[in-house]
Amino acid sequence: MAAQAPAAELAQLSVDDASTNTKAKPDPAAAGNGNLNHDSDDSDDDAEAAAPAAGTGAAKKKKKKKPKKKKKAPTEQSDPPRVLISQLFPDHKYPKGEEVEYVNDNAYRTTSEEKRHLDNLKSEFLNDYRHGAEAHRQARQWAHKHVRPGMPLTDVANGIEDSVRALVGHQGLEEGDALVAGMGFPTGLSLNHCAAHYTPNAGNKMVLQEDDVLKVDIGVHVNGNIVDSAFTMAFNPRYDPLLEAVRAATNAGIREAGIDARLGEIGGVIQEVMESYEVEINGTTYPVKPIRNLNGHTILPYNIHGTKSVPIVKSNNSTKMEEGDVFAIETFGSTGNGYVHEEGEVSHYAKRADAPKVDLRLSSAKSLLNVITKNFGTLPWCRRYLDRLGQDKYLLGLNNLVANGIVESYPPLVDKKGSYTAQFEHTILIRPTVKEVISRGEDY
Ligand code: HZT
Ligand code: MN
Ligand code: MN
Repeated sequence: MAAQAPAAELAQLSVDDASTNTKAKPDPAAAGNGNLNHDSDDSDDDAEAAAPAAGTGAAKKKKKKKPKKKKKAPTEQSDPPRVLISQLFPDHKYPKGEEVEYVNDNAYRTTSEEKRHLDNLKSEFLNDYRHGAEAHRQARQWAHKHVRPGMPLTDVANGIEDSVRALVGHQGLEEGDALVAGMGFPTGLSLNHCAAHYTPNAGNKMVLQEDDVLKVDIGVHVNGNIVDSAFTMAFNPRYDPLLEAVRAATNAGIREAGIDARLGEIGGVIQEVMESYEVEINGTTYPVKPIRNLNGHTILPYNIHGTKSVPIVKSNNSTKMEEGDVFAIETFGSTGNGYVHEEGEVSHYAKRADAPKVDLRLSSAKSLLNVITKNFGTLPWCRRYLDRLGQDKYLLGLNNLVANGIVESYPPLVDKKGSYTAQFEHTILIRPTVKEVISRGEDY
């Protein structure tokens, strides 16, 4: 952080006051007690600060007058994570992601008074983004610790989604609640040759296997500000070079990102890094190929895809990144064709932001559209989210909304059968002063 005038320091709002994330721990001085949420029946453990003063002994004996012991607010996270992020950070200033200074022609931005002022104007947006990112880190920490071969995919999905909703404090079961904060999109749990957009529908009996490669893609939103970040889990170390190729390619894309960076050139760097790896599986060596028809993308409020795409192979796209853009930088590597097609039962959907106003003839479509609009707006959702709202027999109505161009379906995206695909993804904010890798954690 560069030196600045004291007056300017005072003018800084929460933008500069947030603690920096890498350990993702709340300030221990903030609430001053150490009560675990999961181990406590709230029995009399430590000395009571609110004990009555000497001389009130008689009153103390009366149950009525005994000062009621207040339930202490937990200051550390439970396992599974159920303590509100807002409780863990009582000043409601959430930890920063990784801040990276701009270089070359944009190096001046970090200290520019004008650019710092623009940052301050957006401090509420920034704090919401950091809030969602901290929920993302804590939910995925549960996944790292508990997701193992033998676990049903449905349990993985519920474990992650129950965590996200508890952490941001919105269960999404009352009308409009899911629009305040919660899942930004369905949790992607795509296996092996499936690269993206798979999540279990009701009744799915799939169980995670020892040799599976699982992409975990989690979306968390706070007030429509969507954190989109994904990682890959494998339990057989033979996939390590595949995962490292994609992790390195995503980090290269993040490094290249910045104001005025050209999207097609970023793709070229991602491709070079990815293609410098190979992986041996069962005695065959595979080059790691970028999946050339998958892209990163901008993110808008309540809209997971904006107008810009970030290729993961070299392209002549000369569009530039700009101040204020939010990007999901995601790369996919494959031992297969490096090309995906749509295949399999659909789970992911979203109401189109530009949905036409159609006079629906089918009453089930009409009523389902009301449910979708009230609960998800234009945020993506999956069939399980309709199930948990108590909806049933909605498939005819749903398919009708898709046929009318009101709802868009996002089928699973798969490479060649028998191939393996990996993904890493971060959300980055192209702030006026610095780029912030909002979803960065100690894990990836
Ligand atoms: C669509 C539906 C969802 C956006 C990328 C993505 C997961 O492939 C422009 C570029 C969630 C996200 C999306 F439910 N897609 N990121 N994380 N999927 S995309 C896309 O449709 S649009 C990439
Ligand atoms: Mn994603
Ligand atoms: Mn994405």
